[in-house]
Amino acid sequence: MTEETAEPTGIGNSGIVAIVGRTNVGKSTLVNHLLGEKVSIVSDTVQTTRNLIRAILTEPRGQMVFLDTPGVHKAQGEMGKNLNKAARAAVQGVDAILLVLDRSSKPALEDDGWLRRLAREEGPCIIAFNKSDRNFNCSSAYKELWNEIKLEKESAVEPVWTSVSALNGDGMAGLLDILFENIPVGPPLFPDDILTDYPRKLNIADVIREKLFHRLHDELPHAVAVWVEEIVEGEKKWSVEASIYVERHSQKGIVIGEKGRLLKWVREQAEKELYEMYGVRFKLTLWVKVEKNWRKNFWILKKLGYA
Ligand SMILES: Nc1nc2c(ncn2[C@@H]2O[C@H](COP(=O)(O)OP(=O)(O)OP(=O)(O)O)[C@@H](O)[C@H]2O)c(=O)[nH]1
Ligand SMILES: [Mg+2]
Repeated sequence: MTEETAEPTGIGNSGIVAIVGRTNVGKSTLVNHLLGEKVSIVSDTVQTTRNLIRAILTEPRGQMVFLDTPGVHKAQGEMGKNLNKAARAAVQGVDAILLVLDRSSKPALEDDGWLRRLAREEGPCIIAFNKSDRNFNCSSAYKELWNEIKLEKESAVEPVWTSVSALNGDGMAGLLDILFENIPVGPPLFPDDILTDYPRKLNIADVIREKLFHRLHDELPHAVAVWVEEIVEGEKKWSVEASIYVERHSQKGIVIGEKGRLLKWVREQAEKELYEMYGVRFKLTLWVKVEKNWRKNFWILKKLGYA
């Protein structure tokens, strides 16, 4: 290396990595594991992540800005379509794309769609087979699909393939090495002590929504949204008022539960987790409100950041 091309000292690799893939493959679990902190909520419900979440990892070798995106899922109405659109748009202008596949389940239409998108990508592409802790392994089916797509599209893209378990951490250090190798040299984009720039109000709402999702089944989660109305930061305790939107009266009853038990559980679990996250006690007041067809209401979707 000549003197002219030598990199200035103190500057490592720095870049933005979009984490994309079908819903439920484990993108948010993977981001949380890479950061060692929970920045993005996780559940086994489809499209758990509803906003783009930036998670920032700063190490001596550089800084990586991960974009956790909503998982692509066959569109269910306005909200679902918006989330798919946001996820697809997130790959524009990033330094590298990390496509997450669930190795333990067969390729689905949404995986096919992402592999096709990767086939015309110009920047670095990394493909991580997640859930390697499970016995069922469909990785050869995904590779066959990729080879077909590559041939059909006459693509020159050569992704880096790797296997991980975001749940138990297997392969995650190797994945991080691959990612750092694939982002450019440059100064960090964020101060080194910031983990996310996701607004506190949205994060608190997400934590409440995650607890709700853990108790609600099937279709109901899609009909639920949480909006934090107010945060009062007291010295010893933060008081938060939040509204839980549902679409119908019958759903209100389900969310509250028999004798208010479900809502109480959600409040207590969320208060506990928020205490762990922020190091301060929380007092949550939750209101369940019926907002007919909120998923079709542009203004509500906009307020929630889903439009
Ligand atoms: N066994 C196993 N389960 C995992 C792993 N990673 C994630 N999961 C589980 O998969 C489910 C979905 O995880 P999420 O991280 O919410 O998935 P996501 O891709 O962010 O989903 P969306 O936000 O809906 O797109 C959760 O129940 C996780 O606990 C893994 O490596 N192994
Ligand atoms: Mg997610």
